[in-house]
Amino acid sequence: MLAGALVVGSPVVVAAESSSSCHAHKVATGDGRCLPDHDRDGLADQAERKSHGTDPKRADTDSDGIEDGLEKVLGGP
Ligand SMILES: [Ca+2]
Ligand SMILES: [Ca+2]
Repeated sequence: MLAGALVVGSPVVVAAESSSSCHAHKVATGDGRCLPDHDRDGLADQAERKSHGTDPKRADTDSDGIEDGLEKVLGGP
């Protein structure tokens, strides 16, 4: 697999506000489901807790000015 390639089934979704069919505070997964995303950083709450180690109630867990969802896309911590 190429470095940086998206993993199929990953809950990480690049913010695409106009194309999301989910309600506010939810994020679309690759398989068409909508999962809760309370801080609206583009990462589902469940994924933040279990996979990313970020705070599902804070869009910018480490307070560096970059939202968690974007940091994951960029390959940050
Ligand atoms: Ca989130
Ligand atoms: Ca951050």
